[in-house]
Amino acid sequence: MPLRRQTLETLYQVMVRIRRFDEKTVELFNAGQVKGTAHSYVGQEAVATGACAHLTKDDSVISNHRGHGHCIAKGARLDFMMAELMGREDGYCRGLGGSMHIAALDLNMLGANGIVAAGVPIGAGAALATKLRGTDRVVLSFFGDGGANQGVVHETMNLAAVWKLPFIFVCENNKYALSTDQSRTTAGEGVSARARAYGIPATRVDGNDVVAVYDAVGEAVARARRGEGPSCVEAVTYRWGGHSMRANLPDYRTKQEELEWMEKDPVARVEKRLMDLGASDVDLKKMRERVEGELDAAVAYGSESPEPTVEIMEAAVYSPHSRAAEPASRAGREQTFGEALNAALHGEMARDERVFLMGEDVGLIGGIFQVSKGLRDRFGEDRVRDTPISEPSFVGMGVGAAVAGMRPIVEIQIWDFIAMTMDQVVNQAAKIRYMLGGKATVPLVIRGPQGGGIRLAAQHSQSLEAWFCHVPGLVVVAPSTPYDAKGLLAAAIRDDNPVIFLEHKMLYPTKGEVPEGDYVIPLGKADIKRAGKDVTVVATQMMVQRALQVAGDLEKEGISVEVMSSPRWPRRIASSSSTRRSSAGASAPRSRRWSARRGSTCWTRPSSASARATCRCPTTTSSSSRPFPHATTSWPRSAPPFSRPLTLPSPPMGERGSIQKPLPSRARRRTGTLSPP
Ligand SMILES: Cc1ncc(C[n+]2csc(CCOP(=O)(O)OP(=O)(O)O)c2C)c(N)n1
Ligand SMILES: [Mg+2]
Repeated sequence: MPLRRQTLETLYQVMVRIRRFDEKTVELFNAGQVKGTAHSYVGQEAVATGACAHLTKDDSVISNHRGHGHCIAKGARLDFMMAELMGREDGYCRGLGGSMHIAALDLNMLGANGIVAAGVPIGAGAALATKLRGTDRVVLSFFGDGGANQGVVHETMNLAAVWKLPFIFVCENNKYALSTDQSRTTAGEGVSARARAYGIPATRVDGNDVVAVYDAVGEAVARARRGEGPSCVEAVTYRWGGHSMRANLPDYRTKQEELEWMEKDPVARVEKRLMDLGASDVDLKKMRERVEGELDAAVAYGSESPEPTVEIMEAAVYSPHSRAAEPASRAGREQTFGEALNAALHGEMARDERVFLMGEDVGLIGGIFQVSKGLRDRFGEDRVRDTPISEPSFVGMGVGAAVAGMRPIVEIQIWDFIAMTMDQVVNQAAKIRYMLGGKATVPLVIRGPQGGGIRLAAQHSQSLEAWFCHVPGLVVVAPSTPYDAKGLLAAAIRDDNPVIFLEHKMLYPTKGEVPEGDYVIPLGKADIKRAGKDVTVVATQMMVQRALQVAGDLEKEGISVEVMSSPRWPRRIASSSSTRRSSAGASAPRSRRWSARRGSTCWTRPSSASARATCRCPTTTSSSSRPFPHATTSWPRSAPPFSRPLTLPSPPMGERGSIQKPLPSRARRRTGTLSPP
């Protein structure tokens, strides 16, 4: 059915807003007022406009780097947008996201993205959230022809189809990924044919015709609302400008091609249609003038807004941990570490309907280490989801579901596989809150078994904590006892930050007392596992057991060792320590362990001619809540010698001991992390 004049006028108005906004953005960028870079949407206005016309405020949009048009079509205010592009505090993301990460969470515009196609699984996660809540809301994801070649797009198509998610893939095929013509990178018939291969209804339309886009996406949205699953619309269009405003690239398109596409101007086509329906020049002019007024006000608003402060930036990195108290008594039933984790999952899923679990084999068989045993029977398949082997997409879906208000737990079957997902963990989960100006929370737990000891070789045995300890925005938790496992997992699930929760494989069968019922252990607090006065050993996971064993042996030699476990990575270890000497124990590779990489917190020096070593972490004096306090801590240059050397225990089960041997001086220089006093 042809569109009524009123509807077309509304679409026209949106298209003019997009066009003029981006024309103005070019001017402001050239004048140095728009920060970073920006990717102009001029030429593609019909796609965002026709697609978003079917969405209500409660439906969500996820975007890519070329996101201004998507944001405007979702109803965003131009003044907040302009302030954001100018890097100002009154911008949608308080100036911390800029053009490439612009979001309007109040409108469920979940954000643009600087990583090509990364938004696609995140959007699908938001769609999963709407499905789990049982609403008829839908999520629409924009991505480019270049993005269509990313693996996560394929993975997400598969999973969205398997799970029948209310999700619409909108591929804006503007023929180029940066400088590269699609014909040189894309096999087969393109993205719509690929979607059909996954059983997803797909269509290719003229993306410069707003009515064609409107009709195609309208069908897709209706289908998603009916609960019939995802659809794909490929809109063929063309960007008029260069790839980005900052990129000053040599020509890669012919002038003739550019002119041919400008002849197909999507805005002019709507004007013609409106005139055919009786609109006059004056009517159109009035609509355009309204946009000009809005734009002038937006530029003034952005220019007057202050730059964000350091306090705004710091507060945007982490959500505050909620206050929690440990149980008065640690007494309880004897349970294994694995059973304690399982109890925490049961408890939290019963307590909060937003909590759900997904991962490979977590449902039917309860996970390969049985940590999720019994959950599917108790909470159903919707909340305990077996996934395909596609870690990047289901971790990304965890991110999206968390941003959309759920509290997902994602299991990585063996922690080494986390390497598959690093973009979603490091660039997405960890950064979203910051880049959205501290307005978003990402209450996501990514957990799984790590560590060696059972000869699973180098792809199934790594201790990778140090990777994540160096990423602002992530919380890293690594329990060492069943008591800690239950309380810390509950705390991680209730936390509003993305939490990396590491379970050492060797600990699963270890036993200890675990209190009945739900309890939490506050994150960020170290725990004294054994009192001592001569030296403190700080350890995590398996190494706590080892340290306790060694402390027992040293007691017989008259050395009193305090053993401290650091359930969350040690920001303020020393303030909890009662001795002034400490050693750190971790089972990660020497040059990559958190203890050696915390900004030169450790050094080694030989204390005798034998294979003995001491390792000392000077006391952290900072109790600041700055995100990276160690970066500003200064260490004493001279330290009193230890009265007695510590003897290295022989490392059992192929693991390294907790106390470092001195490195040969060349190696020491090479790592750059262990400096002699
Ligand atoms: C993972 C990743 N690879 C490369 C880039 C650099 N880059 C940014 S946009 C872009 C082209 C994307 O093309 P397409 O998806 O078609 O979107 P378009 O720019 O055409 O709108 C490239 C290569 C990036 N940001 N992220
Ligand atoms: Mg493209």
